[in-house]
Formats: sequence, structure tokens, C-alpha cells
Amino acid sequence: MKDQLLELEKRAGDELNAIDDPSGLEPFRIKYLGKKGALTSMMKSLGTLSREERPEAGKLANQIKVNLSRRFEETKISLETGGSGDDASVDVTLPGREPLCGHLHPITTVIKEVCLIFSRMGFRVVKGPNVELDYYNFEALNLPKDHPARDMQDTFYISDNVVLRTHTSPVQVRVMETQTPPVSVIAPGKVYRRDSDVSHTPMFHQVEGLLVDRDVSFGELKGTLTSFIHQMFGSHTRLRFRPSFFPFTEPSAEVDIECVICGGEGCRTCSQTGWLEILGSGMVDPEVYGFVDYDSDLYSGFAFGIGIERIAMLKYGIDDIQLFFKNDMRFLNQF
Ligand code: 2U9
Repeated sequence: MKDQLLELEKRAGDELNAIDDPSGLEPFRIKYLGKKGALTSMMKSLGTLSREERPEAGKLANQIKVNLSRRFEETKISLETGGSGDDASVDVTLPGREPLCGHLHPITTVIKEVCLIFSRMGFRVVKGPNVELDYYNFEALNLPKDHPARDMQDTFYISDNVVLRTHTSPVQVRVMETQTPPVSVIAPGKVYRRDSDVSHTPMFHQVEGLLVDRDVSFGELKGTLTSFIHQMFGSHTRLRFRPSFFPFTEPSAEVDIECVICGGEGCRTCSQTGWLEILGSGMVDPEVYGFVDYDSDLYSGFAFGIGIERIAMLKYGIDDIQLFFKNDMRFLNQF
């Protein structure tokens, strides 16, 4: 019996060593360690031995079962983890792999910075839906049905009366609908226009602002935006207010800063003018007050719109807007 057991141990050991695929494990277990396996049957036949032989053979059979089971488990772990099971193959002195650490997208950073500057001036941050009713996106902002900005070429239409918002202005209209002056809010968020080239993407980000109260003048507009630009681009940045037109503001002005690339000398970025357009603004057109039941004899206010990608491009010296949306880690990791 003793010889048979030792012979079985050797045979099983050799077979176990030869297994090189996890699919060979279960047949092996059944053959040797299962209820009807070779070792189990041999253990059952211990009862046929004489009283003298039984203890020694029983002890040996148990030992073989323990050893074989342990070796079986080791082989299983090794095959299932793909490793050799040999600890010497792991060099514990190697330096660890640095975990990838996430960070804010440059557009998020700029939005946060712009919002912080206006928050400190008393503006409240407000949000609204990206999918907007035509009424809030156009109609209430003095962009009537035949206005060119409503063209299918420029706007993503969901249905006749529903669009992807083309600016965050509808958020301010919704605020005015529910709140009487004084109102001072900024609306950051995504906006959508059918446009795509090196300076346009179909989705981009804006922060728009609105302040309405009694006796608000163009002077307050100039003071607020000058302070914003000085905080954003440095206190010595030269700027100019240039007359412009928007359907929702009258009078309107665009604001330019001295070119951050050439310092006003004239270069490719500023088209040799020395100036860079940075935002649009104006006094809220009294027509808009009509839509939200504000008394335009009592109240006046200003509004402005800032294109975030444009600010980020100037701040970080980026010449292709598409880079912000490609998710290329070689680009993003620089911020
Ligand atoms: C209300 C009334 C008026 C928001 C304004 C601009 C001027 C403007 C552009 C900047 C760069 C859009 O992203 S951009 O292309 N925006 O020039 N936006 S005034 O005027 C409002 C908003 C809400 C109720």
C-alpha cells in the first residue's frame, strides 16, 4: 500500500507539472482528488489493511492528500494569473509606476477665473438649459422671425420652436422673467452654432453678463469691463471700446485689448492692427425689457458676452481652437 501511495504521488506530481493551461486543472482534480478520484479510493481501501499497517499508511495517505492539494492550488493560481508563481520574477526594488493624475481642462480653468472675477464684483452665477425655446433664444432678445441669425445655416434646430442655444442670453431672459431689478448675473455655459474652422467649433463656451438697476449708465459698463480685463490680462493692459451693433443692445460696443502677442506692434494674430477683439457689450435694448415686463423708464442696464475659447487661445498662445476638443493628452497635459 505504501509503495502504491508513493507511486500515485509521483504520477500525480508529474501530471500536475505538465499542465500548462487552466483547462487541464479540473480533469486533474477529478482524477486524483475528486470523490471518486484515485487518492480518495485508495484512502477508502485503507480499511482493508491490517491493524498494524493501517496507521502508517493512513498518515502517509493524508500527507500526500495535503501536499497534492496545496500544489494543485499553487498551480491553479499560477496558471490563472499568467505568472510563473515564482516570487523571484517580481523585482520589488523597481520604482513604482506613477498614477495618472487628472486636472482641469483649460476651458474650465478660464470659465472659473472669469466667474470668480465677476463674482467678486457682485455678480451671481446662473445656469440654464442648452436646449432652448426659440422664444428665449431669439424672440425675447429682439431677434424677430426674419432675422438672419435664425437661419438654418447658423443654428441647430431641434424642431420649429426648439433650438440648441446659440448664446447664453436666454438664461438672463429667464432670470428677468422671475426677478425684478436690481439684477446682476453671469451665465457661463456651452453654446452651439453651425460653424467649424481654425477659430470656430460647433460647440463653444461663453460667459455672458447682465446688470439692470435704476440709473445704470454706459460708464458702469466701461468701469466693470475695464476692471475685468485688468484682472484677467494684467493691470497695465491697454483697451479700447469700439462702436458695434447687436440686436439686443443699444448702443453696443466691442472691446479690444492691445495684442498680447506683439504688444501692439502688429502681427499675424492681430492682423497687423495691434488690437485683439475680446468681448461684445452694450446697454440692454429697451425692446428686451418689453418681453419681461420691466419698465424701461425706470430701469436701465448693460450686458456683455465673452467667448471663452478666444480668451483661452490668447491667454495660452494657442492658434487652433480644435485643439481644445481633440482630447489629445499631449496638448492637455501642458495645462
Ligand atoms: C440680455 C440682453 C442682452 C449679451 C451680449 C454680446 C454683446 C456679444 C459675443 C461675444 C463673443 C458672442 O461668443 S461670442 O461670439 N457676444 O458680443 N453678448 S451683448 O447681451 C444680452 C444678453 C442678455 C437679456
